[in-house]
Amino acid sequence: MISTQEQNVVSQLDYADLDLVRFQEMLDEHGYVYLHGVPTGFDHVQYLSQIGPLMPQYDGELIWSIKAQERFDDLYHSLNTKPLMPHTECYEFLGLPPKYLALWCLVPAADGGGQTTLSDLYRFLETLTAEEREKLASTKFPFVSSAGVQDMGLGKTAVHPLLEEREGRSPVMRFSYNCVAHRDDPFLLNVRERVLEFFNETHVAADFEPNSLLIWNNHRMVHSRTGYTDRNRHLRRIWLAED
Ligand SMILES: O=C(O)CCC(=O)C(=O)O
Ligand SMILES: [Fe+2]
Repeated sequence: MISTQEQNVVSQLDYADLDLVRFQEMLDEHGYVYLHGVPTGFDHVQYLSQIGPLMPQYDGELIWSIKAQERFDDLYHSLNTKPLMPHTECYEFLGLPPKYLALWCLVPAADGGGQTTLSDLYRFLETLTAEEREKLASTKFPFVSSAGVQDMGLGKTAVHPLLEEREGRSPVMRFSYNCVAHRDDPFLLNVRERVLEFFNETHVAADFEPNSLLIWNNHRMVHSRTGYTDRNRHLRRIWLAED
């Protein structure tokens, strides 16, 4: 099993050094922070609510539990043990996706799998020509919820460009390798494969320990998960809206 020290998680902080200003600076600089050495009893929700207001999850609750359920084994879903493909969260929401997504660990996978992986799409944008970037911002695609979320009766759909440029604010990236329509469109096909290649070359992998916390800017970072076998793996998730 890869230990946290051997990982390429550059932006990590030990709980002993936790300071809200530093935490936010690291989040702004790298797009994510991994906090380890977190004691039992730490109130993740209370701490994170200092970064932004909580946004309801698909089911209306503020906290979502990520634990594999056998009934989802054959669907594309975060609630099984299979790997996920790179995506941003809530690409299929009509409005603005949550600015931040935070996960914390109750029980890590004992098999070395179940790592959450992240890559910086703002850096991906730097690899595009001005024409490609303009096309990314002006070409819209229909996004749909994953098959698993649809199966729960909580599916949504929305049409967006992959890149939303904003006056005076950082851009919003929406991406899903799987859950976007017109996947045979040559432009989309090309972008999807280039994002995947970029992801494979640049991603960082967070290996959870009990109570550890991973937060990232969901307008900027694309995330995925490696597969695992240990069905005891249990994480919790919250979304924070842009202030
Ligand atoms: O299980 C994970 O590590 C992440 C699942 C996921 O994509 C999410 O919670 O948004
Ligand atoms: Fe996700």
